[in-house]
Amino acid sequence: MPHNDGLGTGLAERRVTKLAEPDNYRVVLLNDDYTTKEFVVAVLVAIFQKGVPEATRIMEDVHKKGRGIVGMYSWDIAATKADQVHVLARKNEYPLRCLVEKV
Ligand code: TYC
Repeated sequence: MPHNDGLGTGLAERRVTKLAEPDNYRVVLLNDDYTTKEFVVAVLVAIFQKGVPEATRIMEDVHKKGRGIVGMYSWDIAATKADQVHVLARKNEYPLRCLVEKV
């Protein structure tokens, strides 16, 4: 944002510090019949920095209800994490999927 401190040159100064993006996208994990529970928990720990107890709770909830919210992030972080889930799942030959939804 241009800023003039009234002291000097009158030249505009540009603020380069970027404001934090709001966490307005949710990453939703989907159930399927083939991905193992152990793999889902490992994904939640590795990609979403969940502890094992919380990862297990989220996994069991998705297993029962069909889908569940893993977390809220800015667009860039949400999209990157969803992509990482798909890359890791395909590498291990699981059909695990997640979605990114705008809040
Ligand atoms: N339904 C899977 C099973 O019974 C486990 C599972 C849980 C898969 C959550 C995906 O997002 C998921 N092995």
